Amino acid sequence: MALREILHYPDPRLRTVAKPVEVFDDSIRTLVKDMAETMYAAPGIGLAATQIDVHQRVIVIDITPDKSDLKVFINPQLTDLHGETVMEEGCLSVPGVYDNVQRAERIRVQAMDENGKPFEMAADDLLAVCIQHEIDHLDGKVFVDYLSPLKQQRIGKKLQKRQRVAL
Ligand code: GNR
Ligand code: NI
Repeated sequence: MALREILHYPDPRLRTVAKPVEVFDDSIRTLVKDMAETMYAAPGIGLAATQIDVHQRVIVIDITPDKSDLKVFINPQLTDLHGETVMEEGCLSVPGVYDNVQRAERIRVQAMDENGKPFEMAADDLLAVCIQHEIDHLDGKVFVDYLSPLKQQRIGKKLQKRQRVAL
């Protein structure tokens, strides 16, 4: 297993639209293991492959405090969206920034596991928000895209400055 480096906003590679997984081989299972390890180490409750510069439609999520419920979604598709909820979101690709985002409160998602087996699941509250946040990454979107242009500009400057200082 290996930790992978997480890209930081405004890195243009975060804008890449990921391609569906077509072959479920050991390389996909290694990717899923590395993503889970990277998410737990961060620590975070979700990670999309886009964030580690792998542009395939793979997501891992674990919203439990004790790493006890890893969920893997490959080629996820939202089939039903109901209601609205506003939650304060953060992102491992936008460190130190937290802001409110409105999303669907309840969803259904169809996806495949790391062996290519299809499944469908209903989700609400934090899990529903996290799934929507991660699918956005696969489509090249980041939660700050929902904030005002002024906030986006401030966040971009703050993170660019921090990356210069970190060098
Ligand atoms: O760790 C994370 N926490 C979080 C909190 C509220 C809404 C979404 C998230 S996802 C985030 C990890 C991440 O950046 N996934 O892409
Ligand atoms: Ni994120």
